[in-house]
Order: sequence, then C-alpha cells, then structure tokens
Amino acid sequence: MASPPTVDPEVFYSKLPAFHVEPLWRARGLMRPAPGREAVGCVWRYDEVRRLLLESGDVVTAAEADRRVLMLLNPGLDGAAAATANLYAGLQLVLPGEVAPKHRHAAAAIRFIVEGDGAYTAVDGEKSVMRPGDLVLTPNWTWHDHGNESDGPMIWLDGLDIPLVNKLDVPFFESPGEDRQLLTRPDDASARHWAQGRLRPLWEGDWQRRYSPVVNYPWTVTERVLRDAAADTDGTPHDGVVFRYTNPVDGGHVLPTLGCAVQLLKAGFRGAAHRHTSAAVYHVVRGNGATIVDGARLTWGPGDTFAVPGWAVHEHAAGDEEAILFSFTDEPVLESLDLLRTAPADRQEA
Ligand code: GTQ
Repeated sequence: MASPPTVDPEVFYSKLPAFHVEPLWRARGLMRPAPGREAVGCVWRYDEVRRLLLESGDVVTAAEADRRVLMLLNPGLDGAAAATANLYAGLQLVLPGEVAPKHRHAAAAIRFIVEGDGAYTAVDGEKSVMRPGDLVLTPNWTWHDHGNESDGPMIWLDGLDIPLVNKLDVPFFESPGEDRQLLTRPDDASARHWAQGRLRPLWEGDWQRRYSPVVNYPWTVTERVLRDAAADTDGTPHDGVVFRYTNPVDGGHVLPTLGCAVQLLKAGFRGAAHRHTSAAVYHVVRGNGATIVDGARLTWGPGDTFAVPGWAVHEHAAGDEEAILFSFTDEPVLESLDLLRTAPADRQEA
C-alpha cells in the first residue's frame, strides 16, 4: 500500500509553471495512439485553379511575385501553406517573356509540367526546357531560375518539403537579385548522360550528394516505359502499373525528402485499400477516376490535383478508360527515420 500524499497536489502543480516544468502524467495528447490526421483527402479542380492562376497573371508579374504560384491548401490544416502535414503543393504560372529570378533555399522542390511548351528551369548551371509530363528536380540549396521563351503560358505543379523544413526549423533562403544564373553545362546534359540507369557516366565523377544528379525526367521516356510495362502486367494490387522515379546513382528516391511516382491504372481498375504513414499529392495526367480517402469519394479528371494524407485509408479506381497519375510523397523521410508504417485495410463504401 502506497502511503497517502504528504504534499497537496494542487499546491505542487501551481508552483511548476514558474520553473518551466510540467508533469508528464498530466500531459494530454503527448503520446497519441495513432497519427492525428488533421489533413483531409481533398481535390483541387484544374479548370478552377487554372482560371484563377491565369487571372493572377494580370495581378503581378513573375518577377514581382518572385514565384507566381497559387498554393494548394488542405482545408483541414487551418490555413497552413500545406497540402498534407509535410508536403507543400502549388501551381505556378510563367508567361511568355517572363523570368522567375535566381534563388535557392533549403526546401527541395519537384516540378511536374502540366501545360505549355518551351519554358525552362535552370538548376546549378544546367538549363532544361520543360514539356508537359516532364519531372524536373531542384534539390535542396541548388540555384534555380525559371523563364518562358515560348509564346504561350506555362503552368506546372510545384511540390516542396516546406512544411517539414519549417517544422524542423532549418529554413534558409538566398536571393541575390539576379534574373538568371550562369550556365556551365550543355542544356539537358544530366538527362542525356544518366538516361540509362544501367550505364554510368564515369566523367561525372563520384556523385556524393544525396539527391539525384538528373534535372529532367522527360515524359517521352516515362510514357514509353509505362506503356510497355502495361502491355506485360497489371502491376500491383494497390497502385496498378506503378514506377518510382529513381536516383540513377543508387536506385533510391530522387530526393532525400521527396519521392515521386507515376502509375497507370488500366480501364476499370479497382485498387485494394491500404494506409501508410507517408502522405501523397497526386496529379492526374490523363483519364478519369476516383480515390476513396477515409470513406470520402474524391472524383478526379485530367489536370486535377488531390491529396491523400498520411495514415488515411485510400483506394484508387479508374473509369472506363485508362488513367495515369503522377504523385510525390514524404516517404523517403519516413523511411530513412524508420517511421514508415503500412497496413492493409478493408474496401471502403463511398
Ligand atoms: O519555383 O522556386 O511553389 O521557391 C514555392 C517556393 C516554387 C520555386 C514554389 C519556391 C518555388
């Protein structure tokens, strides 16, 4: 038998704040049984956001804005600049003749090109002209600037790890006030030199960085590989014919904080349900379909973007025609910290 307390608990507790201590046994919600899941499954319709984005072209120039982007906010996250807890997403517009000036930041970025033909991104001395479906990387702390030398608007989806970098309290940003960086390599050199993961360009030396050396993963290649595989296989039960974009040096994710994937769902595909601690933002390249997220049915079509928060039960379904989805995730972060957890789930009603 424990002896009765000899100290009045309330007197004890009232003394503590002055010393900046609190009793763990009275803390609520410190050790939660499962992820809090404030972010919700949600869709941003391309026709709606595109209309607003084009209108924003009459509000600011790309140079005035630094980056003319409409950020995609998850309605569950209380106005935070985040599509899921750790992932930022936005749609960026660069009009003909505009430049989004050179800068660099600790946050890493991926771009997936939605429309336009002939805008470029330059990354650490290499320029890449971007076409719809291309995946372009601007890894942590690399200089990058964008410009549009074509005669039409250019729109792409930005994916960044900003919420995570800010939570870790390690943001850095530099903007030297120059439009363009000096180009030190032939245009698209990295895409050509590393085009075949099975052939390693030895003159590129011993690549010691944790991100992929490739700036642009062109859609022409991605689409051919997807289509050839789809002729052979139905792929996986959850994601159909799915490929991860890799760093050709080690076969791992393209960036240490962001992973990217592309998947083909055959006509009538009905995926199995599951959940994992990693979250994803999807962009619909082609086709129509629906994803059920925690019991809510999100229908999607070409150009739409949708978010599946971490630990949300989800399952994808394609309509009467095949669908192709691009996605980016925080999976590499969780994987490298031993925090990636996956669980099967029952098919949902919605
Ligand atoms: O293009 O560099 O959507 O720095 C957010 C921050 C895009 C960019 C964003 C950025 C960029």
